[in-house]
Amino acid sequence: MFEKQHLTLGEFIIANQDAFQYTSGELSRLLNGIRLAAKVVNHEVNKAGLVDIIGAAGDTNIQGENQQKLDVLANEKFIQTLKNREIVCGIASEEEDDFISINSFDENHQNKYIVLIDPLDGSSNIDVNVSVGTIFSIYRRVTPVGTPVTLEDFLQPGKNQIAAGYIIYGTSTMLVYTTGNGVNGFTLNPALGTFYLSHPDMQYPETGKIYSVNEGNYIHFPQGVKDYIKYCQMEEGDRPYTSRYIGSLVSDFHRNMIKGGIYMYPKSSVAENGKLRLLYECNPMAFLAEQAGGKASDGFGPIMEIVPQELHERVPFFCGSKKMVEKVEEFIQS
Ligand code: AHM
Ligand code: MG
Repeated sequence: MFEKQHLTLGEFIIANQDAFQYTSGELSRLLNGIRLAAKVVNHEVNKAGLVDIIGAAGDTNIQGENQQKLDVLANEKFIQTLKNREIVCGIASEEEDDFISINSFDENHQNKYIVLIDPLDGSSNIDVNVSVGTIFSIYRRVTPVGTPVTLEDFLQPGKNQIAAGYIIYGTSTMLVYTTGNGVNGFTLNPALGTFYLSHPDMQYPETGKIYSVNEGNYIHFPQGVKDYIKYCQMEEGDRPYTSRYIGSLVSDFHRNMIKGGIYMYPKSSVAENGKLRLLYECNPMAFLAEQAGGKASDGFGPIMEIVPQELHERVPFFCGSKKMVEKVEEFIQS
């Protein structure tokens, strides 16, 4: 077996292939495709600060190429990488109106996985050098292989996920993922272009002292959420808690998973289902949270039980340390 601190993501994927119930190597190839796309996008995101030198989005650069917005570029890179390697039969992206079918009409293609992706979440933070992330989620198709993928393949409840994860382009770049056997985090060594296992078996502390919510929307929140926020601020026991909100879901989630905390994007009087997308943002984060001993809820029940009705559906989202999520549910339901 490998020394833990020297284990690379590529080695880890192979070493864990056998532990995976449905092993055929296909999921491993898919995860390796995501690993590759992550490195490409990381390279682009890291260059974002050079905008005055190489030109802003919409400009034409020195080679006469049009500079693309990074979220559009990230979308293209992920789709291209997965398409080229013929490892999935369908992709849905937060950046695309409809799902994309990949050779699924060809009966020679036996690929059984579909991928849902938010290629660059929190991309409005790029201009100010704040961490952004990619979120991905993998399902097995429900329609037969060798036939065209349909909407039904994408509208599965989160509990059907085979794997999910995120890449955080931060002070260091990390890839964190689960295949249903716990959560592991890998840090990129940029000099070598290699991800190393740095955070084995990540666990959400059972409770925490951080609450993350856009408090500017307070006035629009349901009463239960307002009451919970006041509870967080009350001086009693281990409270008041600390407020930390980056406004970049991957970064807020990552910090809370390591330190203990809760992330909230409630519904409000101006957005009846909040802002976050069930398929591209909430389900993958919920799978990771639960695999790390945390919890994810819409305020009334588990996120991953919700049967999606449409690709870009939004849902109120409460995710983090188990006890904190249970507490906010109590407030919302009373
Ligand atoms: P995006 O998919 O348009 O990037 O929006 C998602 C982001 C999340 O990363 C973040 O948690 C949230 O939007 C912040 O929203 P707000 O600015 O309303 O607080
Ligand atoms: Mg997003």
